[in-house]
Amino acid sequence: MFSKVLVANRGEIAIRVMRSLEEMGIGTVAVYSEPDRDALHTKRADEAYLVGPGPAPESYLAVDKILDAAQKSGAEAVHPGYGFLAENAAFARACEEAGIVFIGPPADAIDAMGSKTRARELMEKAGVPIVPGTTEPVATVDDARRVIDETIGYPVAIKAAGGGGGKGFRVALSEDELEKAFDGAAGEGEKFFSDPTVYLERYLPDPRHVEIQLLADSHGNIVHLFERDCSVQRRHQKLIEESPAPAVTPELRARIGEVGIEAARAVGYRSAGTVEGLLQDGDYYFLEMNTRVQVEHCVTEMATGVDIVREQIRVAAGEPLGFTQEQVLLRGHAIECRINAEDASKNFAPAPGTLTSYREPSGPGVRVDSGVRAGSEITPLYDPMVAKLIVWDVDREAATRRMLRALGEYEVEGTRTLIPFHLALLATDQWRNGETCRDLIEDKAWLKSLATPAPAPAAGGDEEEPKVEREYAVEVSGRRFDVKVVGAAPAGGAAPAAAGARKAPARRERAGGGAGGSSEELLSPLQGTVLRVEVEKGADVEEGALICVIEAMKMENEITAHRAGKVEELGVSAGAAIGSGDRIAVIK
Ligand code: MV4
Repeated sequence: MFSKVLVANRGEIAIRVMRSLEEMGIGTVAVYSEPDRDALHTKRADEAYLVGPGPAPESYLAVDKILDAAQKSGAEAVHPGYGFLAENAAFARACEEAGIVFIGPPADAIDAMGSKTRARELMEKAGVPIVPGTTEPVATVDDARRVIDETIGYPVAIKAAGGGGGKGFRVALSEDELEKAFDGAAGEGEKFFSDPTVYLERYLPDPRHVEIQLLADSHGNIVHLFERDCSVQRRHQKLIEESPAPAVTPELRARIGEVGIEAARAVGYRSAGTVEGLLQDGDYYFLEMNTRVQVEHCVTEMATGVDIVREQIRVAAGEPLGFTQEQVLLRGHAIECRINAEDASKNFAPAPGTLTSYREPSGPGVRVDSGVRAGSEITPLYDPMVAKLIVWDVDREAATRRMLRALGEYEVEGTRTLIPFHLALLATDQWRNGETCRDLIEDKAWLKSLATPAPAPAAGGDEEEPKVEREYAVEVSGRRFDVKVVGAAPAGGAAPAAAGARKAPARRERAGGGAGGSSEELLSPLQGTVLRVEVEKGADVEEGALICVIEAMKMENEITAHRAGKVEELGVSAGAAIGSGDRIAVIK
């Protein structure tokens, strides 16, 4: 077994991985960016190394810096978590070349599943059912039109070959929508994956998203840990996941488990992985395979009792899986709600800010995986998912009640989260009946009804007594140390950036988060680029009307009117950069 492992990630997943490492008696090494100097994952690790400034390409995605930290620390292996470098075959190969074990699948398996057309071709050959469509790229709209007329028919899904998770996914209900959908999918493929290649699938009208958790070792053993249902999504971002899936019978469960195992076997898989698929009218179709541990792995852990991350680490060290398929049992029901710093009542606008107060739920059957605490700053630089609330109980109904209880216990101040959204959604008949809730999530009036009062502004100034004991974080040659300085408080009493020991600084509330500027001003909740402006100066708008779309972190964020009125001023134009707190419009 390894004696030291570097965790090449941040936030809740970095802490989740460290928990398993600690239980296994393995030393932990963190990497962190400048804004994450005082982050929980940075402080929790035995050692921590600065890898660069905030933007991920200069820190968490910088392969050389991560490998340099691994070498400096003497870590024998790297766990990539999810996101960042987790599905980067070049990184997996670079680790190997540096003599460091990549805790994940072989680089060739990442490559095979990374190209969605290649994955479809491989799966078809292996006898795994795929959504009917092409396994070859489709070069032009004319080619697409011909293939659709001859075989697939409408409605049709057009997907980017380099895509996944819904990026570069468009639908054409009829021929007149084809060209726009084709160009949209190709354009997004180019933008996100530098690959405009697209392929076609029959569009299934109302499928469920059902995925299979897999674990494979290097001795030829592959087991599945049953399925998760992740049908509650918005813009392909999963919001709620559960296991078992409400629409899956024991017979179907056994069948799709085998499908997952066949898929993993076909690419020589090792480690934890997930086969994502669509379930429609009892038929199951392979969509793609995620070659990493997923955000929602926890629901499977709760429903089976298996520590997926521990198994991942064990098999990376060459050990065989600790159990057989027959020993994996599914018990009760687990549900996960993603706690994102987003405002569902404002079209899921990002809601960065400082957590002025924070208290997590607990009690029977409750698990919280988080990367924050009171005082943490949620920066728009990274993913808005700050925590996951997972519950277990004997069945779906009991688990739902337990989730509602736990959501009610959750205290978050200083920023908005999806807690009000989850509380409302889990109380609907649609959820109770096991529906996908697609119409609800798109229902603007319903979402707007979730609005809660503006979060209390952060406490002004530092009310604490002058400290005679101060904590500093110092970096010596890029390695982080916590230092306690005992002595007289400095004049003025304000302790310098004491790590986490201070009240959060006063912070101006921003638009999107509530108060900010005058009540007529609409301020940008985030920094990014204005993609489109949907209104003209002088226009009359309803509350909730789309004003503009801002791209940040490659995500499109719809900015909507905070009130009804006339657009008296418009401070944005397409293509322009915009800062957080900048004025978008004045609506009177
Ligand atoms: C589809 C589909 C219908 N037909 N593919 C792809 C990525 C994942 N996030 C959802 N994806 C879909 N792919 C074909 N050929 C519908 C979806 C879909 C979906 C599926 C199940 C449950 C909720 C969904 C929400 C949006 C899109």
